[in-house]
Amino acid sequence: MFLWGTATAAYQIEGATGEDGRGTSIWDVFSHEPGRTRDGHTGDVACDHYHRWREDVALMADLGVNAYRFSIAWPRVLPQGAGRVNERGLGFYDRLVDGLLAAGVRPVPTLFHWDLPQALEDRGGWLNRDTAEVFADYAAVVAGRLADRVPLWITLNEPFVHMAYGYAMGLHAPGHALLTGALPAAHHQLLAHGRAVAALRAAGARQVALTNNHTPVRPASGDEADVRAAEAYDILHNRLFTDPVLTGAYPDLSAYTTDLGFVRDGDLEAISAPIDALGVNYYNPTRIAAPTDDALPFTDAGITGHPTTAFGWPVVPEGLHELLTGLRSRYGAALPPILITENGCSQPDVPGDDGTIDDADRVAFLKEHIAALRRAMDDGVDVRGYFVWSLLDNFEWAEGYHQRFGLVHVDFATQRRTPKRSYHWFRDFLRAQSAQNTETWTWS
Ligand code: GBH
Repeated sequence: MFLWGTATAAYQIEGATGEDGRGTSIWDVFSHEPGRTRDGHTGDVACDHYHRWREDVALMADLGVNAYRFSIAWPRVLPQGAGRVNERGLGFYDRLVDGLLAAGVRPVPTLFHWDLPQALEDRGGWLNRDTAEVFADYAAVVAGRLADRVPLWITLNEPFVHMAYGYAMGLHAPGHALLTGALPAAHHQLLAHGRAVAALRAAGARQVALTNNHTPVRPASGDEADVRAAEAYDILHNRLFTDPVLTGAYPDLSAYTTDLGFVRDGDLEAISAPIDALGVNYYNPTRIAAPTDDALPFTDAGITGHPTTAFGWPVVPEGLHELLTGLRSRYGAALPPILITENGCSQPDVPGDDGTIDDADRVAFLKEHIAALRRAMDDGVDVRGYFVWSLLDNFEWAEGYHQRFGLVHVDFATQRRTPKRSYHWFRDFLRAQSAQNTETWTWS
């Protein structure tokens, strides 16, 4: 069976940040600092999913998805990041997992989607190697409780974006702007992934994956300087977090650093522990030109000649085909089955007749990306699932509530959920899929 799902993340939907013993996360602190998010928006309430999860599970059951990718808030389970376990936090996810299974929806939890406990940030966050070790303890606690019912685990979400936005550029929590000084936060996240794979398996986890976001990189021109810059960017965005996991070695990082002193003996063995699937989040390709200063070895030249989403991101469905076939040629037999763990777009509300939301651009976006995925599978790429980002309009990080990615509209004043036209389209699509029940779409 192919996994068809929707995806969300804890801080973006749960709200209830002060309830049932939850500890503080770096996003609580960051979003409350003046000027960090658009209009000072925070995830304090978000979609109030913590209280409304039954309604949200019912929406998924009605949609007809067979899987749901959500994330577990580390500070709900371990308020200080390590040590004391908060039973009430764990209980929330226990009930959610049971509720999903009762609705015929497979739970696919991600252990870390950027909401680090602030207590760990106070000790250096991902710049501190110890964070990798306590992540494994956290993984063991959660799996000890849920592994009997969870078919598939994801360790980290997009460690590249967490490093780049959170540690290199200061656009996301914890707000550090260290540029290449952020690299230890890459290694320690990778080490955390490797340690967690071992901990999850020891606790009886059935299948384990890592989710990276990938982007096909195109040089701005054929000039050697642009081509070289594009290679450097490809190494940072596409290879830094995938080569060590699949091949046990870092790519050539000499454009960024010559000091890999944070890598210790045995780390790469731990990081390259076999995984059952690679999670791939796809949004758009990237166009890269030669650097304009000495800070980084590239500059983002921006894609032109394509329509854009409300966020300004280019819509390039064939980029998904390029990406998937590219991963297969890069890694060959070392590439495990792929899950598209996120794909979707931001679109403003378009009022339709009688209170509906007519998000025709999102319908087209999903259709075209699923068609590109299908072509990649026809070309032999082993893909086992596809998750739409996102089930609900939610807290879009630094953009607050200004970008809407949901299949379901959320009125944040009343918390009323209204399925959009894309929800109805996806439901019809899924019904047609299950009627066909083609052999290609399998997940064993
Ligand atoms: C994901 O990150 C996150 O996992 C999720 O939490 C988030 O809500 C969702 O996507 C939507 O943002 O400047 O035009 O080249 C996505 C990471 C990084 C992908 C920025 C697009 C740049 C587009 N994104 N990237 S562009």
